[in-house]
Amino acid sequence: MSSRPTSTGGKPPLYKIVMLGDSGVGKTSLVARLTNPDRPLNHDISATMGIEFDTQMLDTEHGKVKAQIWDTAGQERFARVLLPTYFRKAKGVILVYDISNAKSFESLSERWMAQLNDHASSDDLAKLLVGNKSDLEASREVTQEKAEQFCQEYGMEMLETSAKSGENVLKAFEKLIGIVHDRALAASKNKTGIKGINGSQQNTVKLDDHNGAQDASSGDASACGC
Ligand SMILES: Nc1nc2c(ncn2[C@@H]2O[C@H](COP(=O)(O)OP(=O)(O)OP(=O)(O)O)[C@@H](O)[C@H]2O)c(=O)[nH]1
Ligand SMILES: [Mg+2]
Repeated sequence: MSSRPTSTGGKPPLYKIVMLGDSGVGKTSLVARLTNPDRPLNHDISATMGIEFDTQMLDTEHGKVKAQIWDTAGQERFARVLLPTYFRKAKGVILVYDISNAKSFESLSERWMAQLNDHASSDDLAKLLVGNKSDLEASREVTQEKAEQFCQEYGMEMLETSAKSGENVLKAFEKLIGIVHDRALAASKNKTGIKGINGSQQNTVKLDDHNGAQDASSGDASACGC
C-alpha cells in the first residue's frame, strides 16, 4: 500500500496534456482510439486544422483524474501560430512519431523539442515519447534503440502504440497522466509541509491551479484558462 498522498474526496483534478508531432503520425487517431475504443480506425481522417480537445477520465495509482487532451495540428502553417495556446497551462506532452517514417522521428529533435523549449518551461512539463503505427512493423524505419537514445537524451520514457489495433494506447495516456498527477501531489505535499511550519498544517491535500491541477467541474477550455 502506498503511503503517499491521494486526492481524497471531491472532484478529480483536471490536467491539460498536449499531443505534438508531425502531420500524419496519428495524433488524432490516438485520441479517437482512447475516447472511442471500439470504433475502427478512420483512414480518411482529415488533417487537424487548429486545435481540438477531448476530455477523458483516467486511472492512476493515486486515484482517478481527468485529462483534457489537446490534439494539435502537425502542419507547420497551423502549428506556428498556435503553439503558445497549445502550451498554455499544459502539464504534460506526448511527443508522437510514426515508426514507419524516419522523418517524423527526426522532426522531434529538429523541430518539436525546440518549439517546446521556446514556448513552455520544459522542466514543468511531463513528457512521454510515443512511436505510433506499431502495426506497420514490416515498414519500420525507426528502431527501438534509436527511440531509447532520444529518451535518454531528453529524460523521458517511451511506448510504441498502434491507434489501429489499440495496442498500448490507454497505457500511454495513463502513463503520462500518472507522472503529471504524481508531480502535482508532490508539489501539493511540499506546499502543505511549508504551511505546517507556520502552524497551520492541513490534513487534506488540496490540489489547486498553482500546483498543476484544476477543477474538473467543466470539460471545456475555460476550465484550463486556455
Ligand atoms: N496503420 C496505421 N495507420 C494509422 C495509425 N494511426 C493513424 N493512422 C493513419 O495515419 C493517417 C494520419 O492520422 P491522423 O490521426 O490524422 O494524424 P495526425 O497526427 O492527427 O495528423 P495532423 O492532424 O495533420 O497533425 C490516417 O490515415 C490514419 O488512419 C496506426 O496506428 N496504424
Ligand atoms: Mg490530427
